[in-house]
Amino acid sequence: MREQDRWDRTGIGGLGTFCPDKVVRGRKSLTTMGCLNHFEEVHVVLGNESCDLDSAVASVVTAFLLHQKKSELKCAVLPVLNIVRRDFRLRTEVTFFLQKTNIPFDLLIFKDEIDLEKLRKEKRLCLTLVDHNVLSADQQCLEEAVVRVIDHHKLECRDRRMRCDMTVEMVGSCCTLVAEKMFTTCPSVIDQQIAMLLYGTILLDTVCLLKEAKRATEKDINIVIKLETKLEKVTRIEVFEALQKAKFDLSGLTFEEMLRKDLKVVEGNKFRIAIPSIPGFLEDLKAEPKLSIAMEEFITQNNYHGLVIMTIHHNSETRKVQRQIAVYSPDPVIKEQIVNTLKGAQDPGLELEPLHLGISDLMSFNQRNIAASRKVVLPLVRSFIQESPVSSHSAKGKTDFLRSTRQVTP
Ligand SMILES: [Mn+2]
Repeated sequence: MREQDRWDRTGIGGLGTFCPDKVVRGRKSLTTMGCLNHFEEVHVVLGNESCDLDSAVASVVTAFLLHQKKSELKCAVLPVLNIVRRDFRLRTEVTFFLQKTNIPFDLLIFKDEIDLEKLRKEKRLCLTLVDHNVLSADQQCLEEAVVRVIDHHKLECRDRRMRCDMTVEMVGSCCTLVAEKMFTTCPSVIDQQIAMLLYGTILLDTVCLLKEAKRATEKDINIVIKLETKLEKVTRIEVFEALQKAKFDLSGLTFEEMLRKDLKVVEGNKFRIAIPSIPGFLEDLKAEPKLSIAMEEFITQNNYHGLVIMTIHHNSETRKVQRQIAVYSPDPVIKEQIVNTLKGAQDPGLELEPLHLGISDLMSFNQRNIAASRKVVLPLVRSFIQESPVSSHSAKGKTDFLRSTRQVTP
């Protein structure tokens, strides 16, 4: 059987129709909000801000489940993907999998298409958090609307327990908990489409239940086996590898989208440094036309002062990992200072080895300490921001900072 046929067998299930039709038809926020006026209660299922496959699928499937249980006409149940629609293209494994499982993209609602704060003010919002249990800083205002949490991260917010239905368990994937809920409360609605959505997500999150990866728990394994009873002729490794491939497939993305795909930003002291992580090698960037201009544009448009690009390459045959790191800033002093911070790191050191790629303005290195991920580099960049001496470019920022400090100090 061709791979395509196998995927198509997931068929079009009920997912497209679980939201009251007129609500999800309207894609523009105005239309959506206009339609939402008809409902006394709007129940939103919100994933975390990374909008990875776990968050996206957990939110879509949980909304479907809640809708089954709560089909009163006065209540709308909506999954909301916690990114702006423009960024959806960057979640390549999510777009790939939702397409494969026949979820039409125009039925999805993104955070910039619904005014949750307005609904909360009108006291019409009920919020279920999936795949996270703490609202991000700019969504804190929604806190009082939270009625349910389904999550597999460490519980950071305990005082909600009284008013909230909490399902928090350290399993490999939030979708394992969603699947478990479905099997216990509504097993009859698990068709091939829903089973495949949950199945693929759990496999991706647990590295295909691989023991050595230490992600999968007993429960993840049992749920995967149960889901397999709803699926025909699928193999774990096939589904996992297709998703893994889609996750690292940057072929459809522009350079700017590549930088934004997996981006962390460190800020403070009026400094903003972006740390994108890109699969592959720095050498690959040479193919990018007008690279320096693109980097400068990216920096200017987002008010960054510098860019620390990390690349990672997994060789699937040798299982070897290679890391590289490069620093860019239109300000040579800042660039130099960041490089010195990275070079001077100890415990662990990054073991940097200069690379001459011939990309002007970019200082590039092989990073021989492959264990030092962004979790190590990010605090280094933060220490640069906090401790760096005032440079030419940053002088203004630092002065502003001092002035604002002075204002609050009596
Ligand atoms: Mn997750």
